[in-house]
Amino acid sequence: MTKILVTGAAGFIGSHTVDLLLAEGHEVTGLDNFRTGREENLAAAFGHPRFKLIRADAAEPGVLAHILAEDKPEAVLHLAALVSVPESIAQPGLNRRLNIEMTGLLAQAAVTAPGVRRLVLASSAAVYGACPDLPLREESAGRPLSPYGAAKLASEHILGRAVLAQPGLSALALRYFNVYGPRQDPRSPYSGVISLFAAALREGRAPAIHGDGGQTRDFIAVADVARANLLALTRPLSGFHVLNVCTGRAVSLQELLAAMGQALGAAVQPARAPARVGDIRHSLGFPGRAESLLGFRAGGDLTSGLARLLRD
Ligand code: UD2
Repeated sequence: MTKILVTGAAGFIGSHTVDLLLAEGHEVTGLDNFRTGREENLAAAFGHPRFKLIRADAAEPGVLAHILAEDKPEAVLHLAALVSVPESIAQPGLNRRLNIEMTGLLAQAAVTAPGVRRLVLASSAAVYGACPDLPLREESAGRPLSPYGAAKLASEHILGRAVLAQPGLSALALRYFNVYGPRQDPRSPYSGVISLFAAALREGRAPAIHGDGGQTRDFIAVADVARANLLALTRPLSGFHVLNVCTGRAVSLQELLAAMGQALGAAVQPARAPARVGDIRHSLGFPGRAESLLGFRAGGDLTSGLARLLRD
C-alpha cells in the first residue's frame, strides 16, 4: 500500500484515478478547490475508509508544503491545473499561476519533504504543437502552439530540476493524448470531441464535424489513463522520465462517427461546421516508452469504450 496525494481529485481524470487507487488498496488523500472539479465525481470515494478529501487551493503558497508535511504522502499525482486551451489564451496570467507556478510550489515542497519519493505530473500532447513527425515521440522537439502547451512543457522542466535537487525523488511527466470517457463535462464547447458527440446523440442532435472529418486523433479511454497513473505512481524507477500516454492508433472523426453509429446500431448523420482555426490535422503518439518503462499498454478498444459511454 502506498500513501498517495492526488491534486485535482474531483476532476475527470482525477476521480477515475482515485477510484482505481482505492480499488488497488492504496491510501488516498484527494485535494481539490472545486473550481472545475465536481463533487459527484467522487461519489464512490466518499465514505471509503482509505479516502480523505481536503478542500483547498493548491495554488495558494504554503498549501502544498503544509499538506506534504502533515499528511506525509509517499507519492503525489498532480492533476490540478487549468485544463482548457482557449482559457489559457484568454487568461494567460491564470495559466501561468495554475500550470507553471503551482508545479513550482509542488516541486519545492517535495524537495524539502523527506517522505515524498515520487511525483507524477499530468502533461499533455499539447507540448508537441504541430510537430509533423508522426508518431510523436517524447524526444521530438516541443513546439507548443498555446500558452497551455508551453506551460505544460515548462512544468516538465520544473520536475526534472526537482529530481536533480533531490536524488531520493523520482518523477514522471505523462503526456496524455485525447482522453475520453464518463464524467468528461460536455458543457464547454471545447470539451473533448467524443463527449460532445455523445451529448449530441443523447439529445437527438446531429454531431457537428468541424472541417472534412479527415483529421485524426489518438483517443485514449480514461480507464487506461487511470491505469497509467497508477503504474507511474507505484512502479520502482529512479530519475525523471517523460512518457506519452496514448494508444498508438490514429482514428479520424469520420471513423469515430462510424464507430458511434455501430455502437448505437444506427448510422449517424453529422452536421457540417467550419474547420477550427489552428486545428491540428493529425495527432498520433508512439506508446513504446510507457510500455517499456511502466509495462503500460492501452487496453480499451474504441468501439466498446464508445458503447459504454453511449449507454451511460
Ligand atoms: C486536444 C485537447 C486540448 C489540447 C490539444 C493539443 C481535449 C478535449 N483537447 O485538442 O486541450 O491539449 O489537444 O493538441 O482533449 N471537433 C469537431 N466537432 C466538435 C468538437 C471537435 O469536429 O464538436 C474536432 C476538432 O476540430 C478537432 C477534433 O475534433 O479536429 C478533436 O477536437 P478536441 O477538441 O476533442 O481535441 P483537440 O485534439 O483539438
